[in-house]
Amino acid sequence: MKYGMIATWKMAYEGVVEGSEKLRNGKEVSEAVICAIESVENNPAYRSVGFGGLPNRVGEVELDAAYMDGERLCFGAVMAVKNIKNPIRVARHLSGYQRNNILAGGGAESFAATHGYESANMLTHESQQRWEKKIGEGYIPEEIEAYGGHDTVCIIGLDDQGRMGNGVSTSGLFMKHPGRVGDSPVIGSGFYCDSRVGAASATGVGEDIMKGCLSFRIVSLIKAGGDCQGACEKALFDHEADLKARGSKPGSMSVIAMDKNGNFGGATTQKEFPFVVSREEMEPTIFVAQNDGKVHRVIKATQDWKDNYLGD
Ligand code: SD4
Repeated sequence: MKYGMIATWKMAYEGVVEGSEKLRNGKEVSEAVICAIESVENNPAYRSVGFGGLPNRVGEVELDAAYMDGERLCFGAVMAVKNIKNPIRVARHLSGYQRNNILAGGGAESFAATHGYESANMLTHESQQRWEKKIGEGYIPEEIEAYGGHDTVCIIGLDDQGRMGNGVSTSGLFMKHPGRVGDSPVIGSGFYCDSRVGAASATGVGEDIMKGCLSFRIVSLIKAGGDCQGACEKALFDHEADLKARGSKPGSMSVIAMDKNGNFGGATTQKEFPFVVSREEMEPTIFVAQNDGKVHRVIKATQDWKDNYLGD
């Protein structure tokens, strides 16, 4: 059995390197996925996840995270939590229970404190400055978008025993209303994972992703015999077309998928969406889904692309 990992955005690269190393050494998938996500959560240079994440409109970093175990279809999630250093760990903990799998706000924070999870002020000087600048410029609450497209780390892993796991972590949309929850910790929308089929995850404007339950939809297409790339494109573009046909103007949405054999795919409605893939026979590699409104394609990131990419 081969192992594999796929993750949203270039910012996941170092995490995928660390997580893949664990998979290569025969570690269980959840350990590899959690390690990879934590690497992004702990890095304040990545503006939209964990420490140094994007503040809500009152200047607080409020986080969402989830973990799904594709063997047992168990999942756990925390929503709108503050001051938890690694929300992904708490989400994974909750995935071990039969009930109380999703905890929000103060309930999640007291669960984390009771179980010894480290607390931290997640607002850095830089994230506060970004917030002050935005307050100064003004913004339209109903038109907040994904921050340069890249707000959420989603990581899918496949270990050498065929077990799959899927984790997500985000500070959500910049300037969101306090308490607002996006697609990321919502099962079927931000993530879905079934070791017998495959897994998918989404990033972008959560309100639009949730309307199409995109992750479950992709896994269902794979289950029905679709390949990962085709399933990502069909689910995403059918949903986008459906929203447009109903007169709405969907925000950016991007998706990734990996099946139980390590085949993968990615798709986006925005101009560019980088994602990272590693497999037994392939070192962690950055791919870019590109969409010019007419043609959608996936390329391997060139050195030139990497040198010029300004996002996380
Ligand atoms: C949310 N889906 O909170 C997240 C944000 C995101 O790229 O992924 N932006 O809606």
